[in-house]
Amino acid sequence: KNILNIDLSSAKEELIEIYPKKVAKKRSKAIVVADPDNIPEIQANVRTIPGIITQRGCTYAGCKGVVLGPTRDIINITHGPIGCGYYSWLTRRNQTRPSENEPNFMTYCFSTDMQDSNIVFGGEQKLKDAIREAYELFHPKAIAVFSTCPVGLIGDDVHRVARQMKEEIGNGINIFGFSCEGYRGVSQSAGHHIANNQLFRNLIGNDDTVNATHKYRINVLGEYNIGGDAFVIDELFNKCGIQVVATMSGNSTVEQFETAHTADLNLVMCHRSINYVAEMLETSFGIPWMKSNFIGADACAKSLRKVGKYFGDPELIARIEEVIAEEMIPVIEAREKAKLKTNGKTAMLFVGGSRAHHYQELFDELGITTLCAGYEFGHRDDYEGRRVIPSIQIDADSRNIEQITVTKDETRYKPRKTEEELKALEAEGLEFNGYDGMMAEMKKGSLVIDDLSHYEMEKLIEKYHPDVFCAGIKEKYCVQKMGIPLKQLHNYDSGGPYAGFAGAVNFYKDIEQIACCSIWKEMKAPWESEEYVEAVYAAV
Ligand code: CFN
Ligand code: HCA
Repeated sequence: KNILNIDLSSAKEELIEIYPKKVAKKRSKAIVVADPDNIPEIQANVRTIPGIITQRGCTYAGCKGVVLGPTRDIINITHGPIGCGYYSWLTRRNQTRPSENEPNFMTYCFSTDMQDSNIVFGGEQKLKDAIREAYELFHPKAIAVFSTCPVGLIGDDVHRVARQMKEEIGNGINIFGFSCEGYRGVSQSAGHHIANNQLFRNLIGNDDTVNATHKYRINVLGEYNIGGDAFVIDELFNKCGIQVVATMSGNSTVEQFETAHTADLNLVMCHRSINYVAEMLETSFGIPWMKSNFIGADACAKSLRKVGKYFGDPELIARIEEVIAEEMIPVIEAREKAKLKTNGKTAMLFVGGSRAHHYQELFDELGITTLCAGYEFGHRDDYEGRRVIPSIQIDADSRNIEQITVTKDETRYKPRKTEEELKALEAEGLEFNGYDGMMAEMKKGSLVIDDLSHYEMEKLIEKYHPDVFCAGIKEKYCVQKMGIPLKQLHNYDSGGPYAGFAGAVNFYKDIEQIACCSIWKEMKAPWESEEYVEAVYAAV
């Protein structure tokens, strides 16, 4: 069952044979055949070779767009050319639900609209004016400033400006900057790290008020409410009698960040983007963290049971079982129906730093086999699992990113469980600070490719024709012109939510429609069926 019945052993050679020797050598380290019993090493989190078309984005995108983007009551100002702000403006489809009279700045795109003259003479004055203007218009609790590539090149000091403006405006406003210039790391991943550091420094732990609505209180870290996923997860915990204090950072607010340290457990959804905060909350305040996954109904049930076990209250455990039983009824019905058509189909997933792994569970539930998968910017631990690599690897970005050392907050450190209690829970199957990577859960013989290039993508499709290809907007139309449906696993196209039990039902229906639709086989690119005019170059 766990062995792939398609032979992909020659695929690697075919993918790299066209490359120059040096490039082929480098790319070959990023392409491995999965073997769950003997997890191979994979090259990851290294610079993309210039000239190769990558799926990746930049450090600014990871910081501003990804981690800070979904918080509704911080004014996020992009210090840079207008394009950077514009292209990170809600394309990710993160949703938010402000209560009455609560501000929502997410629908705005704030930018200093840097011009050539600012590059020559400096842009700090323009940034100060932008902060003043934003404050006068909206009176926000907090303003965050994000550096784009030119800011680093010309040397504007966003941190100094933030400090000065905080003093000038007063009124308890919080203003802070991010040195998240696009080029700073090799991908979005560096931006996550920078964002995590500044969140911890400037927001997390600022307010000790405990607003308890339930006895059991957790944070959900690494959940960004794409297509409303966090709403589903929140509702589920609520039903079980568990309070979600903060979701980082889907549907989040300044207050959630500031009080997150009052929760008793951190569940980590997307480890790649928020592991730094999880570690810091543990070191500083004594909150343990566990990996969780709400993508896939079975995975979701498993994650809920883990929380029940952690708190150890028989009443809570019984309530969780009731919720699971109730939620599984429509799930099983929808799954059985979709599976009649989806069973035996194949998929390829190349997305970000966690979804290429998490979504394999959902495909599995539909009887769809993942032939190949890879992250855009995952690190080795995301592939190989944290237990395989004993300590966190030194990541390639780290030379450019400040490694902040967090110590126990002596006055507020409150270990939620003793060492013995944690050990006892571990003996019962709970795992703290560790997890399996993508490769442990893939079929033997499937292909794992880091930072897939556009050329490799086309080759894979040509050769193995998956029934559905999962990636993002840059890949979507190229793949569809090849006659293969592409499901965006970043913004879910117009679909979702896909998390939780309700989300699984949505996913089953959407994938059944997409992967089992015969129209794709009729798809011909215009140049395959029509005469077209060959480009004529003016002069050689
Ligand atoms: S919502 Fe997350 S789940 S945060 Fe991350 S690694 Fe991106 S924006 Mo696109 S969809 Fe993607 Fe993940 Fe974590 Fe999203 S797989 S690439 S930076 N991602
Ligand atoms: C980003 C955001 C992104 C892009 C998605 C895509 C997202 O990395 O800057 O390429 O379609 O999810 O919105 O990952």
